[in-house]
Amino acid sequence: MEARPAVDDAALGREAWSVLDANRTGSATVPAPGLYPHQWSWDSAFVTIGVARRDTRRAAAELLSLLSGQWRTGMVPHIVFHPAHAEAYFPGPSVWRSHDHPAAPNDVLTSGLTQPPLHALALWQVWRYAVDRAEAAALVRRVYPMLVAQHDYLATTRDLGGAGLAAIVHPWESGMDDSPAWDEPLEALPTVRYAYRREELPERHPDSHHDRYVWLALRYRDSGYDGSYLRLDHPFAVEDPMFNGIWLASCHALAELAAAAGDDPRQHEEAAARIRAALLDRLWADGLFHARDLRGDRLIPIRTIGGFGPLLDPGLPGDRVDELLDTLESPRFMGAAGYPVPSCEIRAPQFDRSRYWRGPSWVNTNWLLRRAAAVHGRADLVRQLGTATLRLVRQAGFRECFDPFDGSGRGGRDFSWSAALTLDLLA
Ligand code: 2M8
Repeated sequence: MEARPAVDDAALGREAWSVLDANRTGSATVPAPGLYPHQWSWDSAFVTIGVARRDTRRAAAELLSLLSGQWRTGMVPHIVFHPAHAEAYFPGPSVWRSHDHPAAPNDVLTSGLTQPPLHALALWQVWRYAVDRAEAAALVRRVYPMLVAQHDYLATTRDLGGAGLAAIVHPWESGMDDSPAWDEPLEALPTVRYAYRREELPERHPDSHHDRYVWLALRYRDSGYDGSYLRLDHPFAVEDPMFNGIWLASCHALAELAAAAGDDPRQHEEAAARIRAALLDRLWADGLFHARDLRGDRLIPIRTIGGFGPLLDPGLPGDRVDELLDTLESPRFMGAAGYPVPSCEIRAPQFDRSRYWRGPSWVNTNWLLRRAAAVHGRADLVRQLGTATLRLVRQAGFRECFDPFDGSGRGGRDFSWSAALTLDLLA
């Protein structure tokens, strides 16, 4: 594996800041230079979390820039496009056509899908660490209503199963595009060969499903991004435990922020309780949460890192917490990998140590699991995950993801969430 000169904490922190500075375009940070030249939704939430302790204004600007793309439905889009190089990423604005949609913002180009709703947790992190309390309170009053609208959208338009969980309608919405969890629902779709130019696809998609990704996005676009189309006709609808676990954690965050926004926290506490009950009732099996395919009406058997999402909930019953942590520390996940935590169960036939969300370890999911360990008082696991994650970036740099056996870097370089969350881990 590539060797880097040894770096101490202070030097690592400086390197992380310079990556974030280089990836900043105006008030937004792009995930990685060249590869992802726009603002992505949960990437920006991770960047906000990472810079919140040291620069409240920058953290606030990051979040507000993303929310400038929020639709009037409450939907926060998964990409806010940078107009200067609009078509540098496929699919770009000419595919999504947000400017033709009455609910999209007039002056900002966006995609038509969403991503895990981590933003309330990110706002909470800004609120928690801001030194200037008046400034923080003003920010909360401004952003809180936008996040309430985002949560309302998920609870209504996206409750496609009618049981209190939000459904993703595209693998891109999970943030874990090619996770083997989506193989079955994708294979149930017709075989398509869509007529985009092959050279528009980045190298990282040696992926037989990519035509179906584009096809699904176009179907939804051609419905006019219509909520009743999603409910009745859209062929991909999945209840994902990571998406819903993050939503639940964000409900707790909104409950804690409500007083500062002059609102009642109870609505958010009730929402958290509803999501928890639905997760336990619908997605739990064999020591882990699983995604539920609403179109095939079945739980998806593969165990992936997404199954630990609900651990972010401080209210999860103790027996479930213990079982989840046993699974996490078993040879299926942390127990066999030198560099935790692989994105897919190591023993699964679909596991691939070098392929994106089908095996590699990621800084953002390690950070989420470390937070979950902290929420449940597991100081040893907090230390272990923090140390292992810092070892990855110290050795291989701020890569997009890492081989879980030898720690070598995979995917893009100078990746923003790897740098930003390193800052948080070093704090
Ligand atoms: C990856 O997803 C994009 C599509 O949204 C892609 O593959 O082109 C995922 O890792 C996702 O989680 C991330 O937000 C995005 C930008 O970093 O890249």
